Parts: sequence; structure tokens; C-alpha cells
Amino acid sequence: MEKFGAYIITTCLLICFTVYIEAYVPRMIRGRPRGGLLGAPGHKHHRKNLETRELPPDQWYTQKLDHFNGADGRYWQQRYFTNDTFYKPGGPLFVQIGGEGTADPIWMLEGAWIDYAQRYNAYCVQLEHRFYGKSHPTPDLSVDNLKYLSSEQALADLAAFITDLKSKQTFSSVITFGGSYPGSLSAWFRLKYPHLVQGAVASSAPLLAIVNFTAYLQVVDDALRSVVPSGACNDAVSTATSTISTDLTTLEGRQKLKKVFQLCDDIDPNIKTDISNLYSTLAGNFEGVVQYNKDNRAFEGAKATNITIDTLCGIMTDPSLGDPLQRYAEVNALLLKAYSQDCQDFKYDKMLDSMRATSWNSSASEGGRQWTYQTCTEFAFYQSSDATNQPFGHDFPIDFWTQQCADIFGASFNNTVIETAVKRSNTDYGALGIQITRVLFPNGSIDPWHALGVLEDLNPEARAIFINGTAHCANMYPSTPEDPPQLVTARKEISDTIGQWLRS
Ligand SMILES: *[C@@H]1O[C@H](CO)[C@@H](O)[C@H](O)[C@H]1NC(C)=O
Ligand SMILES: *[C@@H]1O[C@H](CO)[C@@H](O)[C@H](O)[C@H]1NC(C)=O
Ligand SMILES: *[C@@H]1O[C@H](CO)[C@@H](O)[C@H](O)[C@H]1NC(C)=O
Ligand SMILES: *[C@@H]1O[C@H](CO)[C@@H](O)[C@H](O)[C@H]1NC(C)=O
Ligand SMILES: *[C@@H]1O[C@H](CO)[C@@H](O)[C@H](O)[C@H]1NC(C)=O
Ligand SMILES: *[C@@H]1O[C@H](CO)[C@@H](O)[C@H](O)[C@H]1NC(C)=O
Ligand SMILES: CC(=O)N[C@H]1CO[C@H](CO)[C@@H](O)[C@@H]1O
Repeated sequence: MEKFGAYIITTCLLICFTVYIEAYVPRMIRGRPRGGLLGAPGHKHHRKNLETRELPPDQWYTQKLDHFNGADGRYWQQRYFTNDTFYKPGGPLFVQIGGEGTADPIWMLEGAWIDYAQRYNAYCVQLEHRFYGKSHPTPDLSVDNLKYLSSEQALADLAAFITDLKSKQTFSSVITFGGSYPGSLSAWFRLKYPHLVQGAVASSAPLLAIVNFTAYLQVVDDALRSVVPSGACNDAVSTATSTISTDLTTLEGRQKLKKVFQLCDDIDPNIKTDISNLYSTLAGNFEGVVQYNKDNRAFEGAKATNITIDTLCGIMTDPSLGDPLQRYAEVNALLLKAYSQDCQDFKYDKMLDSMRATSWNSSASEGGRQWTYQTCTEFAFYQSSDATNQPFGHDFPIDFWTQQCADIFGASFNNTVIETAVKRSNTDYGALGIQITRVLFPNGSIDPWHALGVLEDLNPEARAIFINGTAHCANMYPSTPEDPPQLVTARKEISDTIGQWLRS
């Protein structure tokens, strides 16, 4: 009887614990929201209409597991979508490159590229990135299997796929599209396979891999200042951050913080990684909003798209809501509510447990684990608090981020390995010195990622398109009547440039 009781308790502990910990993947991790950096278009003018529209079905391409080992004969099924409605014989092939999240078939019906396809009679395809969404090259996400996850393998997937499509149908030329990491892939595909692609649009593409990505929080700082030029919004965040560090020193203060920030657990001041995670989570509230400010996306299901920098700074500068700490907590409460979270997680161990899960049906397999692996082995991009000019404190320094690689994937993923990997990516692709033609690099001034992007024309045929006042990948979303004129102009310039590529 006693044994039986213990068995039940153990089972329950295991199950309950598993369910609980698996749920904690931060809302915003390494600048990547759940679902991926490029969310689905979901503007209010379109969404209702879209829900009743028929989405294109999944299609499957038999893809090689390891493109760089001729002796490896293993294959797997890669998902893609097509839309041939606008295609006319002699028209081009447009390829939307999938990224670090599930490929959304809504992009086959909506988005600026569909307008361009209509204009130029293009055949549209979207290829899901290996290891994301339903494109599972291996039975699970163990470290041993993740070695087949890299941008180079993804580019080789595209090359095989496009070559196969071209063998079945004639296209006048091929143009690739991508935003954020897939924006980089779009440029790199043109670099590595110029015989397969005649033009590339690389929106908000971070081309420079970097370990200590301090400029990210500096752009967030600038974005807050741009809505409240006096700096009152930044100052309030800064004051709230100092109050937190004072409160953390006493039991009473920690209890107060637990209450106002609706933390799921008590704060143990001796666990440094928990403290770093707490500060970085609170900064994440601002990062996510700045990165996608007013851009017509609806990441994570159209929930928080009406929360803008103005909303957050409106709260931070409203004395009727209490002192700056209370306002900072108000911002946190707003985002918890928008994402239907009951409490704010910050326990480092809980996050690790969730990120260590290797099953395809775990919550981190949505992309958090895979993208983290790519940051540890290719790009880093760690939004460290090492920058001086930002109000979020200095308690999530670069070591907090690099340590996560070792903690999640094993001790061999140490600082040396990460630094070497980043150097190698930059050597492989050329970083900001990339030598290519017939590429466009649209960038938005309030996108924190722009700091790693192409800011000036590389040459007359590799041009930067500056979109003042817009966020991450804004030019890729469907147009709306509220779009600022500079966004309208940017889309037209992209469309016209594609036309020039197709004519020459
Ligand atoms: C292609 O996209 C257009 C525009 O949204 C849509 O009207 C059409 O039904 C789509 N075609 C297919 C085959 O999905
Ligand atoms: C990270 O970068 C910032 C500014 O670029 C610098 O001040 C800081 O020392 C760097 N940290 C490390 C650990 O290199
Ligand atoms: C955003 O929209 C939701 C529902 O549409 C609404 O409840 C909420 O108050 C809005 N938030 C802001 C900050 O406007
Ligand atoms: C998750 O996948 C494993 C096999 O990989 C399976 O045993 C388990 O039942 C699945 N869990 C859920 C919740 O689907
Ligand atoms: C990092 O790990 C590698 C092996 O993966 C090892 O050779 C190297 O000494 C380690 N470096 C440090 C600084 O621990
Ligand atoms: C961007 O727009 C703001 C006003 O909206 C203006 O003050 C600023 O000069 C513009 N910047 C550039 C580079 O055009
Ligand atoms: C904010 C940003 O990155 N903007 C750059 C985009 O490209 C233009 C044109 O080269 C630059 O002037 C901007 O600084």
C-alpha cells in the first residue's frame, strides 16, 4: 500500500512537473519571440477575411539530410507551399525562405511579395526551414541530431529544391525573399548560388554575427526616446531598475517584487542566474514591443499588436499609476494579460529544463531550442546588458547568455567554441563586407536588429532601403491605409527593382 502510494506520488510529480516546466519558454528569447522572428501578417483589415479563406495544403519535398557528405544517403520530408494563381508561362519563380519558426501558409495569400507576384506573374513557393515547424529531418532534437541544423544546410536545401522545381517547369528567373534571419539567408543564397537566383530581397537582415550584441538595447533605448524626447520614459525605466536592485537586498523587498511583478516563484537572491533572468525578462517586455512596433504583424496569434512603444511609454510616464517601479510592473501585467499568462516565470532552472527537452512535441521544439542552438553554433546575437546607454540595468551580461549554451547543450559549448563559430560565420559569408549584386536590404530605423544590417549601399546593385520610423520586417507585411508614406515608397522601390532584375 505504501509502495503504491509512493508510486502515485512519483508519477504525479513527474507528470505535473513535466507539464509545468515544459510550459516555460520565455516570451522573448535572444530577440526571438515564440513563433519566430517574422510573424504572420495579421492586420485587422485582413485577418477576418483570411480566416475564412482556404490555405494552400502542405506539400513535401524529399530532401537530403547532409548535403556536405556524399556518403550519407539519408533523406527526410521537407514541407513547402505553393501558389500558382498569378503565374503565366514565361513568368519568374518567387521563393519565400522559411526561418526559425513554423512556416505559415498565410504568407502564400498575403504580404507584399504576393502583390509583386501579381504584378510580375510569378509562381510563388515557400520552403520551410529544416528543423522548424513540420520539417523534421531527424527523430528528435538531441545535440547529436542538431549537428544537421545550420544555415549552410538550409541554403543547400533551397538549392536542391529550386533546382528540382526548375527541372519540371520553365521560369524566366528566380527571386528570393526573406525577413530577419531568412533575410540573411536570402542574401547568402544569392552569394553562394548566384547561378540559381537572379535577385534577392533581404529585409531586416542581420549579416554580422556577433557575440556581445550590445547595440540591441541601445536601439531600444533610442526608440523609447523617440516617443518621449525628454527621456522621461527611459528615466522611469532606469529608476524602476534601480528600485528593483535595492529591493532585491531585503526579504521584504523581494516579497514586494514577487507580488507586483506577479512572479510564479519566490526570489532566491543567491541564485544569480534567476536574478539575471528576471531583469532580462522585464527588459524583454520592451524589446518585443519595440521590435514589432505598429508593423501589422500579429505574432503569437494577433494578441498584443495594439501594444506599441507609445502604450509602454504612456504607462511609464503616468504618475497616476504610482512610482516608476509600479509603472514598470504595470507594463509587465499588461503583457502577461495579453499573452494569457497567469504569472511571470523567471526561474533559470525551469527554463533550462524546458530548453533541454529533445522531443518534437515539447514546447521548446516550437523553435526556442533550435534557434538557441543556431545562436550557440553560428550567430550568437546575445542582447547583453553590457551596453552603457540603456535603462534596463547591467545584470544580464554576456556571460549569462553564453553560459546558457553550455547549460542547455553541454559543457563543450563554451565561450571559445561560440566565439570561433561566430568568427567562422562571418568569414564564410563576409559579414557586412559581403560581395554581392542584385540584392536589396530594406531596414527600419527602430528595428533593434538594424545595427547588424546593411545600412549603406554596398554597391549600385546591392542597395540599402532606409524606412524611417518602422520596425522589424515592416516592408514584408500587407499594405494598409495607415502605412506611413516612407513605407509605401519603400515597397514601390522594391517592386520596381524586381521589375528591373526581371528585365535584365
Ligand atoms: C494565391 O493568392 C491569391 C491572393 O491572396 C489568392 O486569391 C489565391 O487564391 C491564391 N491561390 C492559391 C492556389 O492558393
Ligand atoms: C560588450 O560590449 C560592450 C560595448 O560594446 C563593452 O563595453 C563590454 O565590455 C563588452 N563586454 C565584454 C564581456 O566583452
Ligand atoms: C488591445 O486590444 C484588446 C482587445 O482587442 C483590448 O482589450 C486592449 O485594451 C487593447 N490594449 C491597448 C493597450 O490598447
Ligand atoms: C511526445 O512524444 C513522445 C514520443 O516522442 C510520446 O511518447 C509522448 O506521448 C508524446 N507526448 C504528447 C503529449 O504528445
Ligand atoms: C572549450 O571546449 C573545447 C572542447 O570542446 C576545449 O578544447 C576548450 O579547452 C574549452 N575552452 C575553455 C575555455 O574551456
Ligand atoms: C525620420 O523621421 C523623423 C521624424 O519623423 C525626422 O525627425 C528624422 O530626421 C528622420 N530621419 C531620417 C534619417 O530621415
Ligand atoms: C536605421 C538604419 O539602419 N537605417 C539605415 C538603413 O539604410 C540607410 C540607407 O543607407 C541608412 O542611412 C540608415 O542609417
